Amino acid sequence: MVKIVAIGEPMIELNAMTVGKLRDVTYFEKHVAGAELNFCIAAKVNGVDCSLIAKVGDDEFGYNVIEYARGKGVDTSMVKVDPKLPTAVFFIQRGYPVPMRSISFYYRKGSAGSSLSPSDIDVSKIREADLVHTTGITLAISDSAKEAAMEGLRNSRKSSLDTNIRLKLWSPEKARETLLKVIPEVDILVTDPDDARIIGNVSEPDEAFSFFSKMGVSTLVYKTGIEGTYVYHEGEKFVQRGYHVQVEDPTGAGDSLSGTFISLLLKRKSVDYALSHAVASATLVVTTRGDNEIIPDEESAEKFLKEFK
Ligand code: CKP
Ligand code: MG
Repeated sequence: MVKIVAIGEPMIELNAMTVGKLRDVTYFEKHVAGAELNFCIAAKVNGVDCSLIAKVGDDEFGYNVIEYARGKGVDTSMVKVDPKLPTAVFFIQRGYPVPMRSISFYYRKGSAGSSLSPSDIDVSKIREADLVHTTGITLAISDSAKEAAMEGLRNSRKSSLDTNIRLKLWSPEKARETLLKVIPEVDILVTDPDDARIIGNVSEPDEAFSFFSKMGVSTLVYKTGIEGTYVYHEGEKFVQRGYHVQVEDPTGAGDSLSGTFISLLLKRKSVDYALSHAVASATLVVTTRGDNEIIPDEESAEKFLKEFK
C-alpha cells in the first residue's frame, strides 16, 4: 500500500460569506484547512494513505481538526495535542481588492502547530513511507518547525515540497535563503512563477526547470494558472491547460493539485492522467469556499474531464 507522510500545521479557516473588506463581513463559514492537511486529503480521496505529523491545541478547534482529518480518512496518530498553546486560525477575505482573488489573515503566531519540532518526528515512520511531503509554510512558521520538516525530508525515501511562499510569514530574502538550502533534499518540487522568481529569479517554465533540476530536483510541477500546469518528469515535458470557471475562493487549489498529482504518480498512473486529474481537482476547489471538501475522486475527475470543456 502506497503511503505518504505530510508535515505541517493544520488550521481552522474562517471564510467570509460575502465579498469585500473583512471589516464589513458579518458572517464567516468555518472550514478545516492547512496546506499539508489539504494535501493529505487529496491523497486519500485518490486512494493513497496519508499520515499527518502536526500539533494542535487542547481546545475545541484542535479537536475539530483531529475529528475532521480522521473523518476524511487521514491518519492522525502522529498529531499531538499541546496542553498550553492554541490551534491556529485564519480568516479569508474574498474578492477585494482583486475580484476572484482571496487574501488570508493569520492568527497563528505562538500556535501549537508552529511549536512542532524534530522531537515530534518519528523517524521510523518517515523511513517506512513512500513519500514525505511538506511546504514552504512549515519552513516559515518557526525555526523548530523548519527543523522538523528538514528531519523528515532528510530521512525520507522520496520527498516532495510545495514552495508555497507566504510573504506574511517571512521576507523574500529569508524565503530564498531557506529554500535554496532545502530544495536539494527534494525529489518532486511544486512551485509557480511568483515563487520561482523569488528563489532563482526565473519565471519561464523551461528556465525554471533548468534552474531547479541543477539543484537536484527530478520532477517539477510548475503551475502558471489558467495558462496551464507544466510537469517535467524523466526527460519529458507535459502540459495541461486550465479551465475557466466562476471563482468563489482559490485558497487550497494548489494543495489539491499537488496532492492529486503526486498520489496518482505514486499509484503509477501516467503523468498525463495524474496531471489532468490534478488540474480537474484544483479547478473544482476554486469554485467553492473551503479548501478540500470538493476534491474529486478518480471517477469524478474523469467525468469532469469528459464533460467540462
Ligand atoms: O496554496 P494553497 O492555496 O493551496 O494553500 C492554502 C493553505 O496552509 C490554506 O489552507 C492555509 O491555511 C495555508 O495554505 C497557509 O498557511 O497559508
Ligand atoms: Mg499553494
